[in-house]
Amino acid sequence: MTSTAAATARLLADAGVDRVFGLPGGEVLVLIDELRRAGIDFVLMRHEANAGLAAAVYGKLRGQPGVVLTTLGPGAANLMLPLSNAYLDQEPLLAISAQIPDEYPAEHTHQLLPLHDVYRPITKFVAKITADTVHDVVPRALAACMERPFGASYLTLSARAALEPVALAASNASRGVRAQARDGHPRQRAAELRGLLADATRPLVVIGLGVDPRNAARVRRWVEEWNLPVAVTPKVKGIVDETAANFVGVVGGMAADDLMCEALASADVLIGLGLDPVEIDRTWHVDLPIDWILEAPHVDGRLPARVALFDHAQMLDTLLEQPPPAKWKAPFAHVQRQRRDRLAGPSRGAATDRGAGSPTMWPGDIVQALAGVLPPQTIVTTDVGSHKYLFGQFWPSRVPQTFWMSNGLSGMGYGLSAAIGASLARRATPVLAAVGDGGFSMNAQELETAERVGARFVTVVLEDGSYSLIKLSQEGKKLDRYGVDFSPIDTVKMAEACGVAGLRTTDPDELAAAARGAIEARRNLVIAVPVDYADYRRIF
Ligand SMILES: Cc1ncc(C[n+]2csc(CCOP(=O)(O)OP(=O)(O)O)c2C)c(N)n1
Repeated sequence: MTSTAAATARLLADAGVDRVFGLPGGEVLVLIDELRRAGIDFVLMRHEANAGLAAAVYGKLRGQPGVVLTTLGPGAANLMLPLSNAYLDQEPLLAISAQIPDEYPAEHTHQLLPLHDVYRPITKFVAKITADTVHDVVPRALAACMERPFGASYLTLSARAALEPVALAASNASRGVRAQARDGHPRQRAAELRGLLADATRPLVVIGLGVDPRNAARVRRWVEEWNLPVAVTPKVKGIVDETAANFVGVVGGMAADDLMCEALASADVLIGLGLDPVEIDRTWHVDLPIDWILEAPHVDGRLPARVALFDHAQMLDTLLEQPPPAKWKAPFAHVQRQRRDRLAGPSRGAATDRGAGSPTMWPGDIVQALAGVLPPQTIVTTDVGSHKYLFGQFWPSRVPQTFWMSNGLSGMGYGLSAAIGASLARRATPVLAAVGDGGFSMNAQELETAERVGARFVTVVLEDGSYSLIKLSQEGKKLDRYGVDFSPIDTVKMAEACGVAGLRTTDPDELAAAARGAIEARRNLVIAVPVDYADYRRIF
């Protein structure tokens, strides 16, 4: 007879899961052991939230759900951040935690939390794994994560149920993803869109996270062959080549958002290809007329009024059957020029020293120095803060799925964890994590994890001794400075304490050479770069 834990592990392995990220407790030891027997690696991390974030990126890059495993009570409670992130950022994540056995007396309250009730609103499938349900709920939980919009499932397995024998049953994990409903008439809709574009002088295609990266080649052909001005949201950076002449910028609250909003407002036709408002921190998606091309509902399950769903591949192929309906001559050229100027800034190429302060690097030089030496396929992850706005707008993404940030949730702690997941999923691909010193101090200990489990990446820590994005917001609200500055923790020593080499520089050439050297040598490296938070004012 197989135990319920063994059956769970076998179902995961049969579905192609080869790594489970997590942090153990006594109640999940049997399952971890069964995972090992089923050939699934347990990636031990230093915090459950980081494990969940890493797992989701790992899974999404492999085209399957990432899996995170925690103990009951506190371990399960630490899943709130990654489950929230998976929900709002459309990342496929199966979370499994232990739970107090149902058979325990009602008086037993130690470590007992209403976990299903807590996580149900932000997950797509919640269930208990038992001897009777295991062959049903594990495949269903995996499949739910991969239905668009991607998201999370949550399963609990008590230590007692883990040992219960199950009757052998054929795995039905291969039933996979359920087909999406496609209810529009693509030819009619394509003709409508063509007609709209034929009359437009300033059209703008805005691409969002509802576009499957497998359609990237089609999307690129469409916008390139028709020479359509195109913008993207941060979560799909790289779906088009951001160094191409028709690329207008990144919308949804990154740096230079005033310019992006100007472009959006001045467009006479706005096409929202897979655009999901979860990434937009303003209300232009409601105020401006958008012609949606969606193949799945938005994150919250809703659709704009009178919008039908279309298979993107079919729609793009239909559009491409015809030549461009008009010729547009760079109608957003002035926005594109101003956007470039923001990055160049006043002190390009030189470390700045503002009198009393110590030297800092112009934030734009960090992006330019790194982009100049790292290959286009480099995966970039960011944390949340001013540096995210900087990299989100200005990192020149050229390859699909090479830019990862938390945007729907915008949760700090993402960057380093995402880099671990990305590096394990794509072993041969260079990975760069750009994080603030605030975010870095939330989970720098995962550098030890990276070193131990073979994840390799360069971490650039933008040091400004503050939660700078919040400090800028405080200034904008004309409030006294309070509760936003912290004393420095030595980034280099933190890296070294975790077994990772570190250095500090304000020289863009040294930054570029160090990053390239570490990537080529496949070594982990932390590079601390002092910045002046006030410089962000000129870029934003
Ligand atoms: C978990 C979490 N806590 C708080 C916030 C609010 N928040 C957004 S940006 C930010 C500052 C981040 O500071 P740092 O990591 O140093 O980056 P910087 O803004 O300086 O680039 C804070 C506190 C958040 N988004 N996520």
